[in-house]
Amino acid sequence: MSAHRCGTIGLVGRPNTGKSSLLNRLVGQKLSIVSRKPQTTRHLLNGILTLPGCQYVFVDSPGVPSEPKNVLHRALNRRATEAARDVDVAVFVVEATRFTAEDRSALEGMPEGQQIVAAVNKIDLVRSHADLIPFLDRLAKSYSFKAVVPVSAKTGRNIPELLKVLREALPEGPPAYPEDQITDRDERFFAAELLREKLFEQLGQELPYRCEVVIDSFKEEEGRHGLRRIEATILVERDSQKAIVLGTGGERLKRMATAARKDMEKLFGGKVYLGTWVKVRKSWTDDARVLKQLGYD
Ligand SMILES: Nc1nc2c(ncn2[C@@H]2O[C@H](COP(=O)(O)OP(=O)(O)OP(=O)(O)O)[C@@H](O)[C@H]2O)c(=O)[nH]1
Ligand SMILES: [Mg+2]
Repeated sequence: MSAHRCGTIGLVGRPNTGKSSLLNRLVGQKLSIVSRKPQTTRHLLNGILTLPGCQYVFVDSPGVPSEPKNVLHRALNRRATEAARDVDVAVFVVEATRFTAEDRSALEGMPEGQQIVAAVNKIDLVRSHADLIPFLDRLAKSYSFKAVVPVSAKTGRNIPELLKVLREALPEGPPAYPEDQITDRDERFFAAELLREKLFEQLGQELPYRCEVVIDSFKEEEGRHGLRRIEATILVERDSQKAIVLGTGGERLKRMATAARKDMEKLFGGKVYLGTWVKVRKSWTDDARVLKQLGYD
């Protein structure tokens, strides 16, 4: 029998290629928030998959914006660099048949000497093999990838092949986490993220990038079927943005909070009370001091 393997795998690439969707598919549970808008992910998040003989610790990372426009972008870029560098193997996620200048710059930013597997995602959108094969060939020639694996995070196509390739790239070693643990993050983290996901889903094109969610308090009550009482604040940069997040009579905020609460109840397996506020924190995306308080180093 071959030796047990365990290691970390960073999912990296330009925004919107499906890194978070892929992490969720690989782990078999929705941990990382996903949206149609680029730059959804802001935090490093571990998703752990334990199979017989191998424990995979996947690290989701923010998509790298090629031209950082504010202090937040620079902090996100640093996190993406970390996810590519401080891992045993990096998975460079690209969209099938689409290799842009942003993909190139993300690839060029990869640390030297790192083993990289290319995951060509969204193959469910490709109409014919005739379109996919030349793309795979060109990609394989453009860099010394350990492997190039076409996959679909949406349908699960070829996920076992990707796992097989990654297993071979991981070092030998015992499991780092108990076998039933699926993430390194706590419920407080997921509460903030699920609410942030609704902001990305339900607000216009620009506003989600001006919003951050802070959990002010998270209490699990005893004796009442484990009701979790969560108080959250949505930070925005201007009064006009606050008005939009609230909507007429607070209607929009209520809708987003309800959707977030339902997702939390599903993930936590119990009832949730969610209180939400909106506060203005001027230009927080460009204020190093505030960003530090929010946990962006
Ligand atoms: N059709 C299809 N859509 C996908 C697939 N994977 C992801 N998507 C969609 O692509 C969009 C972006 O997915 P995310 O997982 O948020 O992408 P990401 O790379 O994490 O994006 P950032 O966090 O912004 O860098 C979402 O609308 C997903 O539903 C796939 O395999 N097939
Ligand atoms: Mg993401």
